[in-house]
Amino acid sequence: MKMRFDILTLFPGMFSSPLQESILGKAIEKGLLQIRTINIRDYSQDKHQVVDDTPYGGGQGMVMKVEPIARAIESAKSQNPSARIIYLTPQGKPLNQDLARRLSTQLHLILLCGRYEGVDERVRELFIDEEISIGDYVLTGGELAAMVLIDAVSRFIPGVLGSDRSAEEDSFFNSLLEYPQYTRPSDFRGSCVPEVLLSGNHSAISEWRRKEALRRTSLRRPDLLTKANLSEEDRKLLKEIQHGNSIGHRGLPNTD
Ligand code: 4FV
Repeated sequence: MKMRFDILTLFPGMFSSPLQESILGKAIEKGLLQIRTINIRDYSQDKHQVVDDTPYGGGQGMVMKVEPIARAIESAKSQNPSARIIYLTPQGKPLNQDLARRLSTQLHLILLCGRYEGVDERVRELFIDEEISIGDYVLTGGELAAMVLIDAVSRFIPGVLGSDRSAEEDSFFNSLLEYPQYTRPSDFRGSCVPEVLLSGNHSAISEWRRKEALRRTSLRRPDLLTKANLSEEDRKLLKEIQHGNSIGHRGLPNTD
């Protein structure tokens, strides 16, 4: 299944290298992912190719004009009328793993990147299917948000992550934070890898990892615990954790 992203932007050059490197670059080579940038300025019929103007009612900054965006969207949609149009904006619904997974079921997404104070409201009324935010802060443009969305969504496309990997195992998988990870050397300046991970005892290892994921989540993101579907075993582990919370996974005082 190939997934296609059309990106409407005033700065197509921003997408050249980030999306060509590493996993996403390979996914494009493997034909699992197709990314096309569309320069909104090419759809301005103004002799100076103006794409923004002052806000009606006064106020600071500039607003992106509706006409060039309308023409750019209609051109992108002309090739696939069923494509969903997403506007990246701080006023959108928060992007999270569940939303990324849902978007990955779409074959074709058109991403609109705003600049300046944003787009004329009629763009939203007439064209936008979904508004998404990557976080409660203000960027200079929607381009970086579009890249974050493409990265998070593409990881769900079969074959994008190595053959043995699936995004279903990640952090936030059933909304817990990931457990601590270690690799060689087993002793770094006296800081040793937890014995259980060297034991080869897979059930003990998976219990340790489950407990550490629960510990880290309960300490750093207790809000996620309310959404997690915890088993009886999890609740037992959580009790142990909350009981001995002063003790970290190394038996050392918790720094989390
Ligand atoms: C943003 C975000 C974001 C707002 C004004 C672009 C900027 C400028 N997009 N999640 N946070 N966009 O800050 O998605 O037009």
